Amino acid sequence: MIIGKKLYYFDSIDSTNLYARSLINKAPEGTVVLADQQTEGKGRFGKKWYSPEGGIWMSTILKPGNVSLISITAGVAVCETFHINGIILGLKWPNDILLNGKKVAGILTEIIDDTIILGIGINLNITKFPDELDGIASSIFLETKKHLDKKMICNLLYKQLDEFYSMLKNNMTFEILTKWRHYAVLLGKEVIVEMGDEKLSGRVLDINNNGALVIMRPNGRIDYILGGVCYMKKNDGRF
Ligand code: BT5
Repeated sequence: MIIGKKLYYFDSIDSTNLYARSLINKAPEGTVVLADQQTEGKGRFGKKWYSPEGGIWMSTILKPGNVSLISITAGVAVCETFHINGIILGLKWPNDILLNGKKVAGILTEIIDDTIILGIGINLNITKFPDELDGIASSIFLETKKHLDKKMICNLLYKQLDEFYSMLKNNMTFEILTKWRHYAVLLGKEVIVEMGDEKLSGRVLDINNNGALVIMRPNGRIDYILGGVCYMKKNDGRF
């Protein structure tokens, strides 16, 4: 097992992704940076990530070769970790992890040459969120009333990540995508995808081997979308 074999742990840090970046030339693949709290947690596109005590804030240094499915692989590993604990999460392409329609975890991948810094943030036992995240964010504890031990979840997550990451390295894409489909909340749904200034709508058919969202446009055309922000037009109440 390579994930978590080497671990840097902090009570508090600016961002585990930033620290992991500073290690890429000296730390072996699978090195994890873990913190109880982040003062400058990062989301995508320079957004802020609320990271108080009670959450799991971790970054892992990886060299996958094929970078395109890393976020998908990480999402599956997080879902499997909670499934083992009787909690079914949902994956919303490209990087949101939901419970009862609210975001309980997020993934941030940063590519530096042949290295990926995989950031995973999980709102495990957080009890309060700032007003601006009202209705958007929640925690595993708030949604399930289960207080799961952080160390136990971290160890399980390293194991799951290790398993699915080695599948990725061995080109077992089909197995990863099959798991992803099992947890996916957008399949068959009408969505709007924002890519910078461009917006398009359609029905989600699948994701392909590169992690692109496959959508059918209202005119019947099939499009493959590699990145963006995705909204469901209607929520069917399942997630
Ligand atoms: C993400 O960004 O979902 C990626 C989050 C990655 C966080 C991890 S923690 C360890 C590592 N170190 C870091 O510094 N980062 C990574 P994005 O899809 O851009 O979502 C950001 C948006 O989610 C914000 O604009 C808020 O609306 C919302 N948000 C902020 N904090 C949140 C939280 N704790 N839980 C749920 N939603 C949150």
